[in-house]
Amino acid sequence: MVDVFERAKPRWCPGCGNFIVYEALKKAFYELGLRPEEIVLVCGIGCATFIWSYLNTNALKAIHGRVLPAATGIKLVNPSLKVIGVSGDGDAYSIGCNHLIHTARRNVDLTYIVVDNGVFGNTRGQPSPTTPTHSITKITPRGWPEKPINPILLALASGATFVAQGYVGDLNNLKKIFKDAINHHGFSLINILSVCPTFNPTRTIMQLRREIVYVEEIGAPLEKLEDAVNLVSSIQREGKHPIGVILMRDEPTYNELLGATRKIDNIIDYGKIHEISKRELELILDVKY
Ligand SMILES: Cc1ncc(C[n+]2csc(CCOP(=O)(O)OP(=O)(O)O)c2C)c(N)n1
Ligand code: SF4
Repeated sequence: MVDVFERAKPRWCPGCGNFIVYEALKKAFYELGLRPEEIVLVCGIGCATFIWSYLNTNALKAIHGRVLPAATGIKLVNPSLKVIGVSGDGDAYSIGCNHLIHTARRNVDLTYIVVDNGVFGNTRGQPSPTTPTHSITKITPRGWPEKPINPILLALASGATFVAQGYVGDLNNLKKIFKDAINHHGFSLINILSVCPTFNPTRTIMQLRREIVYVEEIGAPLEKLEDAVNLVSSIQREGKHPIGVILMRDEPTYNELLGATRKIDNIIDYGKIHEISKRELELILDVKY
């Protein structure tokens, strides 16, 4: 039964999008036939990351912004575990943003769930890297001056082999994305458009529902980076959000690449390299050394 994954009754604010993420993830684990001991949740700091304390799996509570290095370490030492990182948009795209780029380009075989409510919820409503420009927040009564980052394009450009976006207005779609991501061989990023009724009350599920486009109805998931970038850009140009699995392709994982490099004979013939470099310089500078 699905309740094998329940540890405690979740306690977020009424109406918080985290409840939907919790339900979808629990159901995804169950429908994939996983057992609690096969999974490890790696969570940062913030409201969304409290999910570890409500789900019955292994868990590591990392420090703020450091979900991905901790998750990478776990996958390297115990490849049989399903490693799942959970962050908010502040945890993932502010203090932890550099780790997203490097974990994506390494293709570490783990699932990264980012609950993007457009605000730092846990510290009471400061703007985050995904807060839209001009937003009125409690610390910016005249409007937020910064441009938001684009997590989907960032993950694509960083070399992620699975990039998806879900939203808390469609639990079944979110569950399906989780299942596809957990089954994916390599790094997967799932950005989830979520709501924080307490500190970002102008963003609602009804509003998100009017702004979404299901990409699977228009040919996704795609394999080629250029095609995925074009698809996302064309939807975002219209002020809409792509929802579903956008890009999925198979490449060697970090564990496989490390195994492969161990087999390479890496004795370097420095004498030969110096000889070639010297000849190249002589040609360019037209002198003899
Ligand atoms: C090193 C460090 N800096 C700052 C904080 C304070 N802090 C705790 S949670 C958080 C951001 C939470 O926002 P987000 O990641 O978007 O998650 P949410 O609470 O909205 O789910 C911050 C800045 C911290 N705990 N540690
Ligand atoms: S502050 Fe916002 S994100 Fe945090 S539990 Fe409350 S509604 Fe959810």
